[in-house]
Amino acid sequence: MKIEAITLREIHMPLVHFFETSFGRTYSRRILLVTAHCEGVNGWAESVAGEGPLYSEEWIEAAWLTMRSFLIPELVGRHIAQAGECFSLMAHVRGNNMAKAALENAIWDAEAKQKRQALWKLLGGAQREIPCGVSIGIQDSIEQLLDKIEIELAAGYRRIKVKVKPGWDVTVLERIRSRWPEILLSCDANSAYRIEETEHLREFDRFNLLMIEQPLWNDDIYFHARLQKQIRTKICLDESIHNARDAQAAVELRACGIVNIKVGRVGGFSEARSVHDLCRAYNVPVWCGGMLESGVGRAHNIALSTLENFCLPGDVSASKRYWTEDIIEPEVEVSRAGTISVSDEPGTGYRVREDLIEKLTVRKETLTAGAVLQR
Ligand code: OSB
Ligand code: MG
Repeated sequence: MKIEAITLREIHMPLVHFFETSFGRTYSRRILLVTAHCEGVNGWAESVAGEGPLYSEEWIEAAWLTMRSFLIPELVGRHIAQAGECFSLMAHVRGNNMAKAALENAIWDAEAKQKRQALWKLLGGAQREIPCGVSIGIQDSIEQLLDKIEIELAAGYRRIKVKVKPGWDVTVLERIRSRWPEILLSCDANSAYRIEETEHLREFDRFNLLMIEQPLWNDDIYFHARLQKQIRTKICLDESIHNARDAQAAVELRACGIVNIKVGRVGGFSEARSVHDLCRAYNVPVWCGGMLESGVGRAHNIALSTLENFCLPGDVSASKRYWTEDIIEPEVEVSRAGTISVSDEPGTGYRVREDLIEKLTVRKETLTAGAVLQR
């Protein structure tokens, strides 16, 4: 398959409701979409780099420039047998996993379409129904949060995750648990605490949480291992895991008992699969994280979630929780049982609405084999 050209584009999409984490509040997304043009088929993917370098060092402007100056020139004009080859073609560039992932994943999508095969099958998926959870941001009041949880539980979601930070944690969890003693509940701190706060974090143990996600520094594994020895609640790592080697270090050090896999954070489907396989070998459950994706990225998260060891509900939820109108058709829907059924159609099973995307586009650039490589 020849990679003839790659198009980058930025679209703007306002969120239905703001999303607040310990690092800030997002009202509207700037989304970077990638199209890989390969011999008559177009593969699509989304870079999950955020509006600013807050969740990680990566952000949309940097991802765009890294792609156009260093990554795309390695890909365009090449003939490849499998999308997975992109990983090694881009490996000399350090980090920038969200930029790499968008490129590799667009080519996976193209390969699936060219082979007229479902992407999830091409990835080696085994589950036809994936269990879904929701991630609920910090609200203006606890009452608002409780209302939101009630709505999501009524919709059928199987796990509620709430964002926490100092000042929005124990009291919030207390109120949730007194109203719903039995639900599958977890929390995500996005690195808001320090090891000196171990005593405080130990208070979370009484809420019978499925996990506490990324309590400490975004780049840490060692202190999470120290913390895990001091608390009963299982730690789940998100920000700290960039590849299978990180996952192995974390698991062997017992820094976590669960791993969140985000395909963007680990640099694409190839490495996401490696992290998945590593965790399965160590009997560590994984689940698929979310980054407020449009339908394009969401469809890829669904495909990834079909792999065997994705055994906990992911942050993969319905389009309508985020967007008044999504850029795929059909939109992602979640059943009353809290699951998404996976389609057998070629590619993701969701059609990309290019007409709508065109209207949302604020900039666009196509790079072909003539693209100049910067050194
Ligand atoms: O830590 O999982 C996270 C959103 C943006 C950045 C980081 C995170 C999140 C979420 C949202 O929790 C998950 C979703 O897409 O619903
Ligand atoms: Mg997280």
